[in-house]
Amino acid sequence: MLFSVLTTNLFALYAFTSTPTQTPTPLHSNSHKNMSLISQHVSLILKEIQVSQNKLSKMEKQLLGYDNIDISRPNVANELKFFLQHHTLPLGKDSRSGITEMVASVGHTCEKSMELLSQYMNYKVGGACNDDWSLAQKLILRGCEPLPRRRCFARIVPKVGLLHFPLSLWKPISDKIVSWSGLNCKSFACLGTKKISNDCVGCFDLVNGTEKYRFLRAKSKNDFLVDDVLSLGSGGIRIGFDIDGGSGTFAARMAERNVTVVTSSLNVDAPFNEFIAARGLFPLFMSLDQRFPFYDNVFDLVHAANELGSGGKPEKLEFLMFDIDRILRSGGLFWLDNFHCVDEERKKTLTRLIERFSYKKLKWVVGERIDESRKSQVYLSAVLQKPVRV
Ligand SMILES: *[C@@H]1O[C@H](CO)[C@@H](O)[C@H](O)[C@H]1NC(C)=O
Ligand SMILES: *[C@@H]1O[C@H](CO)[C@@H](O)[C@H](O)[C@H]1NC(C)=O
Ligand SMILES: CC(=O)N[C@H]1CO[C@H](CO)[C@@H](O)[C@@H]1O
Repeated sequence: MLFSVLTTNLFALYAFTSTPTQTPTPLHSNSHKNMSLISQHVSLILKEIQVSQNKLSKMEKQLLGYDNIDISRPNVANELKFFLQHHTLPLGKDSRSGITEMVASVGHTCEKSMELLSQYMNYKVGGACNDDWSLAQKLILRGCEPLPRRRCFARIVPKVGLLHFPLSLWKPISDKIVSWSGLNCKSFACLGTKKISNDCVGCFDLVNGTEKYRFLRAKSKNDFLVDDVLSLGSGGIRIGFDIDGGSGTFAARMAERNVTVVTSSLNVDAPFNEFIAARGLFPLFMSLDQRFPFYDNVFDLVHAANELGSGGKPEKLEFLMFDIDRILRSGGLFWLDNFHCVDEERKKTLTRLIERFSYKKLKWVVGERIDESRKSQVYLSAVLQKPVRV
């Protein structure tokens, strides 16, 4: 396509520059005819260039999967239109940022789920929102992130019986203070019988299950203990980020050691965010596909358990690793906790990737476990220290 645009452009250039040599005839009428013929040609060529350019930009859009959200389409909720409208700044160009208008931000992939998005944006302004948090999450899981803001009141779940911190960290949480709509289970007892994810087997049972021993006792050589890891940070570990942190137990153990940890989690199959908050911990409702909403070099510790979306392409993991590296300060610790590498090959890929970051390997344990289907699975646990880069 690029080639065809180039060649048509060259032809046009040729047609323009070669006109004088082709019209040496003294006869006025003839040269006139010739001229009109040429200009006809030129306009045809120009048209072709236009068409090629349109095609090219269309291809580009397809390649990037990017399309501006077309709010002129029928059936688009009015509230979405209002939200997405650009607002010019009342005093003209802002001297500090250089912008002239405010643009509301919404994930570009929302375009692919316009029907769901319109359903999400269909509400009475100033009234109650529908009970649709699971619709919101469905949109996020389809890459529609960030979601647009809304002008309706989210459903209220009365939070009665919340306990004081730090008592709140390990006491059972009442079924009544979370929303169960859209979930198969309607109680924590029900969730206790299920394997929600690899990282959450009975993770809502803070009393009788294995959760209360996590990070204190090792089940395998891949399990590191919080105090061991904290001692590697030579006392400088104060704030941390736990990626996909289940029911918040990592943050709870850290809180007991006066380390503040933010736990990112979605509510897939269970009310993780409400549970974490009820424990007096900080839940962050976001998917792993978004750039972390933190500034560079701020965390003393990043903890990541399990998959890290490891099903994707190596590049996907690379983007994630670079973002983790970005938010971690130099000297800070990256704790890769039972990372599921599946097989040797993927472990090698991951190892190569980690080595590119030239972190200091404070701990490095590769373990194997037999899964339910009797296949051997490779797990990697490591504590890595971010170097000072110049
Ligand atoms: C823990 O186990 C005890 C004794 O089996 C039981 O009475 C209690 O309800 C359990 N607690 C939770 C939160 O499951
Ligand atoms: C946490 O901070 C409190 C208050 O400063 C202090 O009394 C306690 O000893 C600290 N705990 C740990 C494990 O450092
Ligand atoms: C380039 C071109 O078409 N030139 C023509 C212009 O008109 C005269 C008279 O009809 C022709 O002799 C030329 O060949």
